[in-house]
Amino acid sequence: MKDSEKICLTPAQRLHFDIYGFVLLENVLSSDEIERMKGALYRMKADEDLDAKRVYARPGGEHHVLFGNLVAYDPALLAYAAHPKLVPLVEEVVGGAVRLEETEAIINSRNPETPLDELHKRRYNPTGFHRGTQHGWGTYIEQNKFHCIFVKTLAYLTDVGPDDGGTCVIPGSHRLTWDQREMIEAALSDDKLIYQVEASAGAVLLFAEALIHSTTAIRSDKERVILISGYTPPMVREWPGNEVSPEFIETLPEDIRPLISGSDSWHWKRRY
Ligand SMILES: O=C(O)CCC(=O)C(=O)O
Repeated sequence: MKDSEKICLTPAQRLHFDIYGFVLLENVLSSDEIERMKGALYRMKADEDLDAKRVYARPGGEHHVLFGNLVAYDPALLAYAAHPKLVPLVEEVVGGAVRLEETEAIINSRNPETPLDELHKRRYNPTGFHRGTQHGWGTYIEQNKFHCIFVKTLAYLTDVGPDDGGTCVIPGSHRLTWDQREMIEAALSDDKLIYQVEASAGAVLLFAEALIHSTTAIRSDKERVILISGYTPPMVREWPGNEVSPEFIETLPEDIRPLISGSDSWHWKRRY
């Protein structure tokens, strides 16, 4: 592929990612892809034999379920993890070739036990700020650009308006070595420090795992469906529980096998 044909972030998207730790990519998934991915996730929700398929499920009450280790469950979910419009962008911000580190999905709606007026007291209602790596050991600067060795793509499969539980983030936290708790407490004391994503179905949030982020409590009657893939350089291990079976890896086309298996391991060359 010629350099001019390479899929990459626009300068504006790259600057947004560097300054804030995330960028929202609009119109990535077609309506057909969205329907197939959502269809697979609703089938998963109704499936009573997920253990046999190595999928884990973590219910958080009637209104919230998180699924993980999804790629072998349905071709639409594998297609998301290996999406040709997204993997090159992830490689750009990681800095070289990547492997799939985890796949997760969340189907959630409003928690009926939380009174709506409680949720309207605050502008944003993050349910648990966290991050998966931190600035200093999980990030580096190369040729003046910010890179993170743990990056996620989070696809919105439903529209998320201001009351529909768009992800909350603390913009800029990806570059801070502050104690995480201190940063979260400070941000919660002044909601100008928090940003909540609003997006149309098919948009994808590309973010560094050094960025503090959270699921957000839903205030509307809409159900939200999201699909997430995490990536690292290939010598890093998958998140526990996200081990893809060797038998499934054998069935994969050669061009995506290293991405899903991490087989490239230490043959890593920084490319960006
Ligand atoms: O539910 C969300 O919007 C955020 C998901 C999340 O926190 C994560 O992927 O680590």
